[in-house]
Amino acid sequence: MYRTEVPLYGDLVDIVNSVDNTVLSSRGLTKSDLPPRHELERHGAIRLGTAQEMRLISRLFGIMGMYPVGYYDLHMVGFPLHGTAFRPTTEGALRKNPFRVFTTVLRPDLITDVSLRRTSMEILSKRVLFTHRLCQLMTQIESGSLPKESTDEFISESLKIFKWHARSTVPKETYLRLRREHPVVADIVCFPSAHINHLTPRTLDIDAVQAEMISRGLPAKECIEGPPGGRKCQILLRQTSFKALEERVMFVNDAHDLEGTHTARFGEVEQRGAAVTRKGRELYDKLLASAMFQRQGRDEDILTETFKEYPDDWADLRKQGLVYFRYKVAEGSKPPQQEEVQMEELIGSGVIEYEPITYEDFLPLSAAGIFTSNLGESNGSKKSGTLEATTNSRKVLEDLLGCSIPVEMDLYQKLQSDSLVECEKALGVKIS
Ligand code: OOG
Ligand code: NI
Repeated sequence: MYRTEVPLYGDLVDIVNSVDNTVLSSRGLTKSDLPPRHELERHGAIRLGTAQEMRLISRLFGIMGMYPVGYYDLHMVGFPLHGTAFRPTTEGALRKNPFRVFTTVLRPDLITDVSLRRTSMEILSKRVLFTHRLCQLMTQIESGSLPKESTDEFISESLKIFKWHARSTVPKETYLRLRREHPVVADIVCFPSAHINHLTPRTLDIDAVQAEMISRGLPAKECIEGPPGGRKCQILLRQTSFKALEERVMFVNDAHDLEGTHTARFGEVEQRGAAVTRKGRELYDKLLASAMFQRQGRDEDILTETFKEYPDDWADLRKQGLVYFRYKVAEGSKPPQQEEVQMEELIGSGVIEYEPITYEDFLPLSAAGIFTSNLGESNGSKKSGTLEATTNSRKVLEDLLGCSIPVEMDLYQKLQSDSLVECEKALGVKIS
């Protein structure tokens, strides 16, 4: 559906495939060397308007095995939104369904103009994102009784939520007033669906994709978000995008509809690296803030220079507790004789091997960069300093979802400790 709606998305996927093929052949590898999920992997993003829409989407994604992970306070970076990422949470589930949706919801309390706030809520209260039929089907599925022949209908009813409509539900004048308040408010409030605003494939080499986008004349964003390029050990997430399309939209009007344009949908691509620990994240945030401060923005040279302080060797990253790893017993290795063995000893003697755990989540500052490059400069209060989310707004979103939102690091921590328990079992020793 999205490829039909945004043909440039198809071009981007083609670029990613050709870049990835080149990377593979340069390493003497083939597609079969990649994890099977690599080519399927996507993340999408939607922006919702009300608490009720957020609750319903949480149920819908839950049915598909996707649960909220991580809290993203976009207010900290100038947008009247907060959100979470719905995604599968276990390795097995991610293997089957490597898909996630960055989902934000409007915070009306952050719309400064009181009358616009009221207008927004009024418009949104009339919107029906979830058809009556879809709600019936969801209730049936949750009680475990969806007949097989209804699954297609479930999918087609669900797709209606995400589809693009080129006809706004409001008069042009209302749209323009909301856009002046904040472009993202207009994007959320003025349309009948929660249109997917981008769908992001994963690549092996984002610098090559960026170069190829530019050489094909795609309107690429100026810089890649995330850690600098040129590192041996990829960490977290690097992302770039092409700018939003200026799309023709019709606005309702008494006599006859009025024409206008709207920019919201864009293309994004990402390269994923290792999940970092809290300590690793603090170092990342600190270095990024320092590089941005020196340059009042992003500059690749300053970024690269600043990030020299971030170790670029897996052994160092592990010893310093900066990255999460999955441990496993090396093939053919013999269990040690003692009952308790030190981890370092087992690694030193090659009994235990380790590999970095992939980061499956997002970065609020990168998200802000992506938002800004597509919606125009944020006009909210841009706060500098750390991006620690305020506990209060997190609690607001959790109450709204009716569940607590796990902190992404806790999930990686668990993967790491589970892998250690597996090693202990396999070797029949206690690892200290
Ligand atoms: C979401 C932007 C955030 C990412 O990859 O960080 C995002 C949006 O534009 O609604 O998708
Ligand atoms: Ni994205």
